[in-house]
Amino acid sequence: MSESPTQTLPSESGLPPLDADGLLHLYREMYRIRRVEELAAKAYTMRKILGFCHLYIGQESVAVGAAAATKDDYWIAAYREHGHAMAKGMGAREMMAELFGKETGCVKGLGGSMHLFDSDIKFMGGWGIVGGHVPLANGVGWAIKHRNEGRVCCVFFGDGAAHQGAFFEALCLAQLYKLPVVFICENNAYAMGTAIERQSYLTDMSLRARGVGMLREQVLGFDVENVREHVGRASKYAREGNGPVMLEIVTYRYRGHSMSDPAKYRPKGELAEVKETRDCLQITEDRLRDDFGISESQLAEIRTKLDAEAQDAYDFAEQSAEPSTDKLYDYMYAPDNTVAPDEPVAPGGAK
Ligand SMILES: Cc1ncc(C[n+]2csc(CCOP(=O)(O)OP(=O)(O)O)c2C)c(N)n1
Ligand SMILES: [Mg+2]
Repeated sequence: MSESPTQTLPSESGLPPLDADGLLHLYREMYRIRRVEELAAKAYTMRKILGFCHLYIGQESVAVGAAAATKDDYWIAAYREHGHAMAKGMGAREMMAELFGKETGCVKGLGGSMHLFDSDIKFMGGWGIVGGHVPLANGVGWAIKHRNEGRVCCVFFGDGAAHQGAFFEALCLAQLYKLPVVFICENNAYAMGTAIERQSYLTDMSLRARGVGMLREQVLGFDVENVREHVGRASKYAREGNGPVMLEIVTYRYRGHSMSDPAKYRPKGELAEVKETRDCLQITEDRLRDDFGISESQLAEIRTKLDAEAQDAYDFAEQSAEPSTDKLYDYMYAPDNTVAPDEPVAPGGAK
């Protein structure tokens, strides 16, 4: 069966147009993420953050625009997820403290950069295996459908992940069962050091969806308003019970793959050209100034406040305690609630 000609994405998201306050909010969100990550980079070089650390700088408009359309929906992301967690509502303090491995972090310092999680804000992780997390969205989608929640699950992954078997399998079943999932491929032009043209004959990864009859769209991701509108349309379609949608959102990462990558594989001038012509903060600043009359000094004041907030998160993380070693094995297994408090337990825990 091929894609039904009667099925198309809605031409409008139904979200209200953004006024000055609405756009300022999105600007603040993007700036906060960038600033917090710049401080995370500083902490990393000082060995205050250990392990892997993949920065999202340059891509902020994707998570922030998507959050503006799906604030009360579930999200799952990969390992470049600091921005997603914050856009979904995680505070800068608990995010930074987690990167520092401190007990005040969102998962008590036991996860670190790639394993941010907070079910209260419906942020279902932070996953390190490329593409491995994509099928988890089907599980969440199935639960949403079963419980009639009227929500969607957005799953974010990279262009490199769109080559993985788990990704293809997830697409097949999501479409078969008409699950309320929005698959969002953030095409940031590279998978580690391999440029998109060297990874794939197709460079629009959303075309993968056509093989299973799923609606798809390629979206430019540098303008946060554009992302909000297109994720809004896709989530409207999925939320109304029509089935999943796949979006490829074109973006660009400014930093290396991880903190240890100097990114020497980029053609000369490429990064500078993107920063100059497509920087998401700059695009939004221009619009705030030109269309809403927000002055440069108002913007500067906002940035100063957010700089202080990011520094506060850094200080908070630095001053927080390390998790106690007593807790090393906590949270590994679900508590065994079947054992009464006074019931003797045989060695090894067998009953
Ligand atoms: C199954 C698996 N293979 C390889 C890796 C090593 N690895 C980590 S990130 C990455 C590149 C993924 O690129 P992409 O999906 O485009 O995401 P981006 O890093 O650009 O956000 C690779 C190969 C891994 N973590 N898991
Ligand atoms: Mg990539």
